Amino acid sequence: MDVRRMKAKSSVHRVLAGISAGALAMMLAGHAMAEERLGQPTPGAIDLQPAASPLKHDAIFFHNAILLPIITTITLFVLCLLIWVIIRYNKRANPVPARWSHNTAIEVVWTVVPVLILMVIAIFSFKLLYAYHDMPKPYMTVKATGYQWYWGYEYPDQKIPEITSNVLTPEEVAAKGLPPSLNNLAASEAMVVPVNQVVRVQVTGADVIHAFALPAFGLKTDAIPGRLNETWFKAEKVGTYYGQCSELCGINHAFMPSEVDVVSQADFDKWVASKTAPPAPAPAAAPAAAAPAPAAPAATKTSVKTVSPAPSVKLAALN
Ligand SMILES: [Cu+2]
Repeated sequence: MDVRRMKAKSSVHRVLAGISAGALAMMLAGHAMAEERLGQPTPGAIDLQPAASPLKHDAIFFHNAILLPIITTITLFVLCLLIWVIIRYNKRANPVPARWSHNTAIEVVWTVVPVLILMVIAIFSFKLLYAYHDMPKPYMTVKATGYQWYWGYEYPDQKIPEITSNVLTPEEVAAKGLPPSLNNLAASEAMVVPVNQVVRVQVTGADVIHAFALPAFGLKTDAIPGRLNETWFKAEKVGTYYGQCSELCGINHAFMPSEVDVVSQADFDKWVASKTAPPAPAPAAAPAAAAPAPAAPAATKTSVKTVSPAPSVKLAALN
């Protein structure tokens, strides 16, 4: 009997040891995974994406150090109150209920305490909001324009005209050797920026409202036609970061990711050179063809203009 009990006990120990070792291994693996996958969602994760820009550090502090303790405390306090009332004041424990109503002291407390809590939240919230608008001197500007359904990135400082960034198909993702988790996140062209430099992002929409969002940088800015919104980031680590359009913008809303490649300054300069250099041979062959080309848009412009006078001419002829 004793031997059997001891055997059972040791097998229980073995199972527990196995579970704890497995849990530890899973935690370590999860941590390693989170490190590798900086800038993209991680399957099964519940926390915010790791910060890779100053604003995201501030946002994580606001969430984890201010909001979460307040929410947890209030929830536990209300839960304790409910349990206390259920146990102490149920029909069996308290057959004759009290008949009084109103208690000035309690009413003052439950008005003043929430006001104080909201004031604490407001102080930190406004501090964060101010940080978003208090952009340090930018090193460069990228204009991100949302289209149905892709992003365009223009580099006015580097004189790089708009680059079109389309979503990659699952086949293209596989062909590039990227994991399937990057389906609908990887793009044909990334917004390339240098590490440790303040990048001003000017965001607008060309057709409907989109939103430029990058969780690792703590960014989410609406792309509104006819308006230029502005935000900024300063990427702290070389790597690739992913975001998705965050404003319902039509049938392919889920297929317009924003991919940001953060590279070293030297790599960025090389990339800029690669984007600005190529057009050199083209003008040699073009001049003869170039002359009639501008005439075409001009003709369409004048034809658009002449459309309106035309009816009046017709009217005059009728008169
Ligand atoms: Cu969109």
